[in-house]
Amino acid sequence: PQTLIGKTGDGANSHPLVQAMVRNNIRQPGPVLLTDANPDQGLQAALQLSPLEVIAQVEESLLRGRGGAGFPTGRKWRLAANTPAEERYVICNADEGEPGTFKDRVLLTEKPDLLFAGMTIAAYAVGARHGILYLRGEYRYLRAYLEATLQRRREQNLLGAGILGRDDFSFDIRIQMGAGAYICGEESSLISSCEGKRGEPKNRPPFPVQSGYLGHPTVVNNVETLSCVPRIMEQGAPWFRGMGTTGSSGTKLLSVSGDCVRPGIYEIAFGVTLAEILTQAGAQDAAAIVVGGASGQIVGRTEFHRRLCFEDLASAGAIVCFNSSRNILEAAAYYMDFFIEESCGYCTPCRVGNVFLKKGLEKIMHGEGEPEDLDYLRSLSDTIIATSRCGLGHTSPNPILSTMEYFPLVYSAMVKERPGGMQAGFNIQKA
Ligand code: L3W
Ligand code: SF4
Repeated sequence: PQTLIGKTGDGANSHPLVQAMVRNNIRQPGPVLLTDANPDQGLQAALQLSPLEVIAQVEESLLRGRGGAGFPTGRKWRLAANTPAEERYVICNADEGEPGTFKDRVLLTEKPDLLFAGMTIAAYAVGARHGILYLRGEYRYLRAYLEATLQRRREQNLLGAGILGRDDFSFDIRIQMGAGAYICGEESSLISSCEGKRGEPKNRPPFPVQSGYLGHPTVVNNVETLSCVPRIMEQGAPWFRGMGTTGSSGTKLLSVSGDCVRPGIYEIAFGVTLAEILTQAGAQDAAAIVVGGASGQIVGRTEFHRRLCFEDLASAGAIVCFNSSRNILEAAAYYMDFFIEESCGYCTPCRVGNVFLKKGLEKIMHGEGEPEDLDYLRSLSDTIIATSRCGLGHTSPNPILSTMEYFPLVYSAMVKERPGGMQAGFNIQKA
């Protein structure tokens, strides 16, 4: 772990289970998620409205999914509510596995009531009686704490039968443990895993809102997405829309790590530039930044003016800083190893193609690359993206494609000059 010198929130950390194992490093609280607001005021406000009015509020807020893809949350809820069914389900995706992300862990430990209130509002809106928190296997140490929080909420009549005196609204949440597979963060694998099946992605459509858990319409939202909802209900959609940019309303939690003085969690309004984040994090020497984790982009200094939002650099929330002493090709190779390890193996382009990409990269790293190898890496990447079944294969070439785009001199020098391999110390600075 990093040296923990930041502000540690007082929520979950007062629980001995969590205290023993997790210290959160909140550097910048914000107005939506990391506040002292009472999340159940949002739940009370929602229950004053009809379910369709709640959906309309969420639509009006322009809230978009925080798990990476940015799908409009209100539209997802409306699709689920409009699918005729006896049962509907709400699932929270807490399978935070993108390398460099730890912001959902902070919400789970500091603000679990905010999340559970958000799930309860989602259930009210779409007409669900059952919810599932799908918790990353590596976060199993949080389970007892979260179960205790759920039990307290049942005793407070915030979960269970007749929530807050509403005889027509019952909802409860169970925790489903993951087992450490990154692919179970993909929603169709996650649903299969909840059903006790192997966590393998399925073709969509049908989307989960049409046919999800056990064939019922299911809303799957990320921890951070659901945690925004009570605050929208309490403060109103215009308040939420007043933060961020036109296409990206509200705030975003960033997990900042790597070569910086102040790693930790930052709640920022969408639209701030990478340069502003780097200044706040004390990473002025940064030469490359991974935005969005392994499936995101590795960008260089020429891009530090860019804004963090869906219209520009979208991110699930990981910002990993590399200073100029780092070898950017080694970073790309590390992320390729991650994808090779985590591929479920169902489709050949992903199972085999990523191994070939890594071999091609290694050839270049060892000073044995030829100019045609760069074309080969590009065309193999295009094939993997076009023919893979799920998000993992659609994004796994990104470490190579983005470093080729933003650090072309590193590649061309390695290929043309053949300096005798990486041992020659070819780094970002020299590029
Ligand atoms: C109804 C339509 N629903 C799309 C829904 C869909 C999903 C959401 C986004 O993730 C990134 C990638 C991965 N009718 C719909 C519809 N939806 N069209 O909207 O869907 P999509 O396909 O744009 O993206 P995706 O494949 O779900 C793409 C990463 O997300 N990923 C996510 C992991 C998230 C976690 C987490 O939250 N803890 O682990 C996994 O693959 O890397 O970058 O809900 O159903 N016409
Ligand atoms: Fe599995 Fe990769 Fe195919 Fe996704 S793209 S289904 S992870 S083999």
